[in-house]
Amino acid sequence: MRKPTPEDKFSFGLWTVGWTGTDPFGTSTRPALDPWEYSDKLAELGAWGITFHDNDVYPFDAPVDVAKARVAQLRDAAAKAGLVIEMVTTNTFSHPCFKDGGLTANDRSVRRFGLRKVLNAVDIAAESGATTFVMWGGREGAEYDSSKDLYAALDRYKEGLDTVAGYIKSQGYDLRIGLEPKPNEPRGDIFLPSIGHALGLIAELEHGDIVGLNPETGHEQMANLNYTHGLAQALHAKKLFHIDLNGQKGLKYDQDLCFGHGDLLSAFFTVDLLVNGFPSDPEGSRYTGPIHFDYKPSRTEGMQGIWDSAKANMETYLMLAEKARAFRADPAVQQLMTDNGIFDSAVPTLAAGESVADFLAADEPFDADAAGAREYRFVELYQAAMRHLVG
Ligand code: GLT
Ligand code: MN
Ligand code: MN
Ligand code: MN
Repeated sequence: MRKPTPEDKFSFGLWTVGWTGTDPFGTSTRPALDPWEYSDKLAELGAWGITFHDNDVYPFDAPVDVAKARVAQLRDAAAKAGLVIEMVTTNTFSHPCFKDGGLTANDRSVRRFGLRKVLNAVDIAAESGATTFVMWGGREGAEYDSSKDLYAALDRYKEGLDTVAGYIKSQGYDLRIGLEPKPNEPRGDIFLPSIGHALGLIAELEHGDIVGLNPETGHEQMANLNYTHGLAQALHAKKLFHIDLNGQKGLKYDQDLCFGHGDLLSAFFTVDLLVNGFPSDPEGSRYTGPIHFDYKPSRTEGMQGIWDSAKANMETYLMLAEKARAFRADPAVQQLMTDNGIFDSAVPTLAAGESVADFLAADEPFDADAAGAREYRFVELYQAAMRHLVG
């Protein structure tokens, strides 16, 4: 497989390669490097961009001048390495003060502190040239249904998001917000647990035009949902602003495996959608943003394993992209897509200009038995994908 190039637009969170392996049962298995050491190495491997939380670069309690100096040093290193800082986000989940949330905590003083921290990170994002600001509300939620006025909590979420989006507009920043849904972990139940829930709240916002989604593969799969379908619905709503690709094996804790190391066939169809678009409108509604990986090098790995796994994400994506392009270009596949009725589904059900009255009055023959007996050949098309993938 060829080496990744900046044209592939691969990017990594500093917290991914920088994860030292701490989990609820054990301490670090790897040392922490400075952020610029990770970015230099990512550039060497062919990545195009990096992303970070405020506290991936400077500690929670860093004095303002230290924080500024560290961000400046990272920006410098990224520029020298030819890397784009494409997305920035805020850590409103690690410090104990956020144990009941950042924007939706019951404690108003926590919410006021959390909102300031987010707005401060928005400034850092704009100064770093990022175009996406991700908001993962990992601590927004509850373990106990008795602990929340759920209506008020959703109001506070809405208030927080509108305040951040309104601030971005008032500052004239070229930034859009990407909400990242997750069903649970670290909270028992997280608010905005899926892509659909997030789309619902976005529709209620005053400044919802610059608020969209950053869906993560494993987060949808933890809820037993189809990630590719979720991406499709976000694209349909013109809300797919960013993506977090990784791997997850079924319904368990958030594994953050390398992309493709979970459900490989699902990963194939995710890449098929990303590189080929929808069959009826290949270019029109295609995602053209960064290919961002949010994974964790497993705790068993050392420094070598960090770079092995970073490369694995990009290599698997490129292998799947090549297969997906060949799949769609295959005349046998195109024929099967026709047989499946895929192109027919793009034809509106009512004719152009046809009124409901005309439609109801139309004396249209329909052979229900023939329709019931129709061969769709869905299995054979899926098997054609298998042939391309592992044949
Ligand atoms: C955290 C989370 C990720 C989010 C990051 C952005 S933080 O690592 O598990 O899924 O994308 O805040
Ligand atoms: Mn995850
Ligand atoms: Mn994660
Ligand atoms: Mn993520």
